[in-house]
Amino acid sequence: MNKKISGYYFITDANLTQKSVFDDVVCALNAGVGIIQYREKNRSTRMMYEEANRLRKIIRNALFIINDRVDICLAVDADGVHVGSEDLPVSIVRKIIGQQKIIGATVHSVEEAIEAEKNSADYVAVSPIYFTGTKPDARLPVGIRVLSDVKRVVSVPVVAIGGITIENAPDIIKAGADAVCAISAVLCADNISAEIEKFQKLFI
Ligand code: TZP
Ligand code: MG
Repeated sequence: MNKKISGYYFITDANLTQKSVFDDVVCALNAGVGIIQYREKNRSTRMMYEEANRLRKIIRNALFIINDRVDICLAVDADGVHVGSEDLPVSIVRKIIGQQKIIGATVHSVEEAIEAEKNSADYVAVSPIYFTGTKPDARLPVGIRVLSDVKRVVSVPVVAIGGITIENAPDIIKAGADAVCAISAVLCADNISAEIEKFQKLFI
C-alpha cells in the first residue's frame, strides 16, 4: 500500500458516534478514505487495544493511525501514531517506532511545525483552525493564516483540523491544506459516507 497524507482524513470519536466507532469506520472505508485515525480518550488500555486490533483487521486500503499511544500502535501494527504537545516528543516516538511507521504531530505555530519536521514528523496537523466543541482542551483557534504560513515553510504534508465544515473547507484547501479532518461535521451527519464524499470531491 502506498497511500499519502492527502484528502479527507477520518478520525473516530466515541462521544459523537451515532452507532459505534466500528460502524463509523466501515462508513469511512465505504467512502474510500485514505487515512483513518483511532482516537479514544476514555477507555482502558485493554479495551483500546481490542478495539484497535479489530479495526486493524478491516483497515487494509487506508493508512491506520493511532492517536497518542505509541504502545497501541506497535501492539496492533498500525501504520503510525499521531502525537500532540502533551504526548511523547516526536524525536522519542521515532526512536521507539523506527523509520517505517508514520508520525503525525499537532502544531499550533510555524515554529512548532519547523521543529516537528526537524524531529522527523511525517506530517503536521495545524490545530485548531477554528473554534471546536469536539476537543474540550483545544487551544484558541490559530486561523487560516497560520495554516498557509506553515504550508510555506515545511515540506511534509500539512493537515488542517478544528471547526472544519463543508462550507469552510474550500478556503482551508486554498490556504494550502493537503488534508482536512472534520469530525463533528461528518459524524453528526445523517449519512456519514455521503458527507465524507462531499469533502473528498473538494480535492479533485
Ligand atoms: N484536535 C484538534 S481540534 C480537534 C482535534 C481532535 C477536534 C476537531 O473536531 P471538529 O468536530 O472537526 O471540530
Ligand atoms: Mg494527543
